[in-house]
Amino acid sequence: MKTFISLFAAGLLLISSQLFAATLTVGDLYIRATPPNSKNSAAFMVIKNTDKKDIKLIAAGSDIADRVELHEHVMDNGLMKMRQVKEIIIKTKSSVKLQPGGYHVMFLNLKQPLKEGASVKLSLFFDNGQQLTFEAPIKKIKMQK
Ligand SMILES: [Cu+2]
Repeated sequence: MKTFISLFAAGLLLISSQLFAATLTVGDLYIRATPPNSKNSAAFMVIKNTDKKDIKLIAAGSDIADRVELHEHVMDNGLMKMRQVKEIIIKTKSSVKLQPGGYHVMFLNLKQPLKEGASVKLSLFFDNGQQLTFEAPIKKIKMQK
């Protein structure tokens, strides 16, 4: 009986992973190259949701830094500041842009400098159970003011 149940659960898992196979796509993914002595960086991308319901990005992971967080930029007393958010909502049939000055995946306390032309592994975790892993290219960008 136990075997039957676990086989059944495995079958369900297989079905559900096929169901959300193509609902999320990520494009224009890159990570900011770091100048010497910089301990922080960020990843930017466009996440598109073609599912019939909203999907939330709830976490990101990578080996390159001690901490990987989801951040946004906000105006605080006329100053641009960034703060951690617990999720980034990608509404149904739309896309969200993670870009300099807005949402981004933040890398805190990098273990080594990020050199332009290299790439690093980045995983994204969503509230529907989906996990996407990429080789994200490292690029130089100018910070926007
Ligand atoms: Cu940040």
